[in-house]
Order: sequence, then structure tokens, then C-alpha cells
Amino acid sequence: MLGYLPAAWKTPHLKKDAFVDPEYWENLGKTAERGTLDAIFLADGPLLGDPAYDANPIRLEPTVNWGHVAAATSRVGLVATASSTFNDPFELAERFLSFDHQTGGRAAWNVVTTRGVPAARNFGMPDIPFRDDRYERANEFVDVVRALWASAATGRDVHFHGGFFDIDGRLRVPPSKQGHPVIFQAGGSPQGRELAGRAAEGVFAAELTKNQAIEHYRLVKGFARSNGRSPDDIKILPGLLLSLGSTEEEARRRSDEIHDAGPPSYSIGWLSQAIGFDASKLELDEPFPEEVLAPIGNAQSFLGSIGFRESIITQIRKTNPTVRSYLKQTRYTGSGHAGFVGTPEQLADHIEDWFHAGAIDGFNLQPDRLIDGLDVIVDELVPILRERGLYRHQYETETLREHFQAASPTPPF
Ligand SMILES: Cc1cc2nc3c(=O)[nH]c(=O)nc-3n(C[C@H](O)[C@H](O)[C@@H](O)COP(=O)(O)O)c2cc1C
Repeated sequence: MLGYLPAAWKTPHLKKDAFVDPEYWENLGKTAERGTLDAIFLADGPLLGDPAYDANPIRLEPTVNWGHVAAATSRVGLVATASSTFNDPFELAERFLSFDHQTGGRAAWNVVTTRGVPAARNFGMPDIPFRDDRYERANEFVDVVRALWASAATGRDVHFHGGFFDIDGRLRVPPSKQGHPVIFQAGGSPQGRELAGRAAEGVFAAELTKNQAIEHYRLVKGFARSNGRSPDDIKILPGLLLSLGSTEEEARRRSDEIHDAGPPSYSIGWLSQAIGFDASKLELDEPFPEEVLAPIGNAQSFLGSIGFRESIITQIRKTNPTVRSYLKQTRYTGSGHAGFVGTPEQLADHIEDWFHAGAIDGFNLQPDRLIDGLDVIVDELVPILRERGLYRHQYETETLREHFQAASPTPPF
């Protein structure tokens, strides 16, 4: 991950092997820690991304990658994504609890069900299972993992017999400093929201507008309540794609420069997979045809993320732009994830506004290019938030669960 704009890799400031360079990652971790950020986050999937739109296809497995950063830091949380469709719960429970020890109680597991046929082909499956099936497995998977983590504390074996998994036994790994890793969830379909409300302590979401975010927030907190949880036990953090500058013009110029360094296929390719339609076939100077915007006939077999698709279609319907102007506009508004282009001061206003509107508990900030974008967050945004009394001046706690004020360490079983 070199940045959230796909052409971020084009900068001469980066070494060619930054993707896998321990020093690059350690520096990012140290910078985040200098800003007393709660955590840093890695999305992932067990497949090689399509280079037509994914410019960050080369990567190390996240828990291994965070190993370098864990050793170079002592407070910042480390969130690693792992799929419930293409892992085994016993193996994952053990791997993540070990990772939590290695980080001194700063680890989180982001549960995803994974889209993308190439992932299925890596596991001997001809196709990705339907969304309902993936989420059914995900729910059971999370139950098994939590039961195994709880059994590490009680010392009693788990006896679990479900539709997907059978386990009689327990882990070798003892409980960690924060009990067990914090659980995140990413996926904005109704099934994803339900899973989040039931089991997650952090939610990574794709919400383009404040109203969409308020609705998502209300729904997920509602699911938490109906599962007997306190809504405060689950923190909702939509992505926010950032280009920052000392003036708005400078920030726009930076976004334009990074975009223009890459081929147009990056934005068209991303849009195609996100909406489930080959956008290269669309007339650039025409509005999007109704067949593209209409609800998907078979949501079950739609391969992309419903969360991303819904937020993009809502955005297009609002202004009915031509394809060309939509692609241009998304440079500043984001696509899927909301975008923000402006000054750190304006960003602080934006964060405050969404927070007070009940749309977010925080943002998963996504700098256009990490190597110089993360410093601006730490050195310019964070001091403004501190001045306004909205952000910590130093870490007051040690574990991610404590930074995050997430749910109690050992959920009851
Ligand atoms: C904000 C957000 C982030 C996501 N991150 C990942 C990821 O890192 N890896 C992955 O395999 N899927 C990721 N997904 C997709 C879902 O977990 C899942 O793979 C998808 O098919 C179901 O998403 P849905 O519930 O939005 O339909 C993400 C989805 C959203 C909305």
C-alpha cells in the first residue's frame, strides 16, 4: 500500500521495492505513532489485484507485514484484514492471537468475506460463493474464533458443531494483554451490517455523503442494540480519501498531479468492478444509462461489494453527470469512499461536522500517497484537533482496545 490513489507509486520519493521494504513500513508506523493515532489499517485479499486498476497488488501478508512495525513501535494499533471465506477459523484464531502477543495487545482482525473470482481459484473453487453463503460462513467463523479466544482465558475446551465447522479442542496460545484482538468488519450490505452489529468492535465503511453515513451509523448501532450490546461498544469509521494542501487549490493540484501520473484505466477499471458493469463501454460524454444505475437483478451473484456499489450509484443519481465529468468529479469527492480535498483546517471542520451529526465515531483516513501524506495528518491535522480539545495529546493507554474504548476484553460465551 503506497497510497489510496492508484498512481501513488509513480512518485520518485519511493524506492522500487517499497511494497515489501521493512524500513518503509516501520517509518509509516513510527509516523502514525508520533501522531498518537489509534491504529493503522491494511485491507487485503488472497488474490493478485488486477493491475488495470489496482496499483498496489504486491504486498506481504498483513500480520507478517505488521511484525516489522510492531517491533519498531509501542503504542499504535495494527489492524490486519483476513477473509472468513478463505481461511480456517482455528488457524486464524491462533495466528491473530499470536499476532496480538507480538504487538503487546495492539492487534485487530478485520473480517471480510472477499470478492473476486481469482481468490476462489486460488482455493480450488470455480467461483465465489453467493453473498448469503459467505456471510453465513462468516457469522459462524467469527463465533468459532471468539469461542477459541475465550477458551484461551478459561482454559476449557471448545465444543462447537455448526454447519461449516466442527471443533473439539482449544488453542495453544494464552490470552493476550488486551484479552484478544479487536474485531473489525468491512462490508456494507445488509448482511455485512448485521454481522458488524453482532460481533464487531470497529467497522470500516464506505459512505460517500453525511446522510448515507448517518443511516449506516444508525443501522449498525441498532443491530448492536438488538444483539444486547451497547452501541458504544462498536466504533464506526468510514474511509476518507485525502489530498491535503496549504490551500484548497494546492490540494486540488496535488490530487490532479497524482491522478494524471497514472493511466485513465485506473479510474475506469475501479468503477467497472465497483458497479459491476464494464465502464470502458460507456459513452464518456453521455450520462450513465439506466441499465447501469438500476438495482442489480441478482444481488446474490453480484461479485462486488454492495456497500461500495450503493454509495456510488446514490452519488451518480444525485447529479446525473456524464461519465467523463463523474470520473473527473470523483478526484475531489471520492468514489466508493468519500474524498476530501482541502486544507488540514477544513478537514478538522469536516471531521467535527460528521462526528457531531452522528455519522461517525471517527474516520479511517486514507492519504492519497502515504509517504508524504501521512506526515501532513500527523504534523498539521492532529495539532488542530488537539487545540480544539478533540484529540489526545499523548497515548494514555497501552492496548488498542483501550485506545479505542472498544467492548470488554472477554465477551461472554
Ligand atoms: C469499506 C469496505 C472495505 C472492504 N475491504 C475489503 C478488504 O480489505 N478485503 C476484501 O476482501 N474485501 C473487502 N471488502 C468487501 C467485503 O468484505 C466483501 O468482500 C464483499 O464482497 C461484501 O461486501 P458487502 O457486504 O459490502 O457486499 C470491503 C468492503 C467495504 C464496504
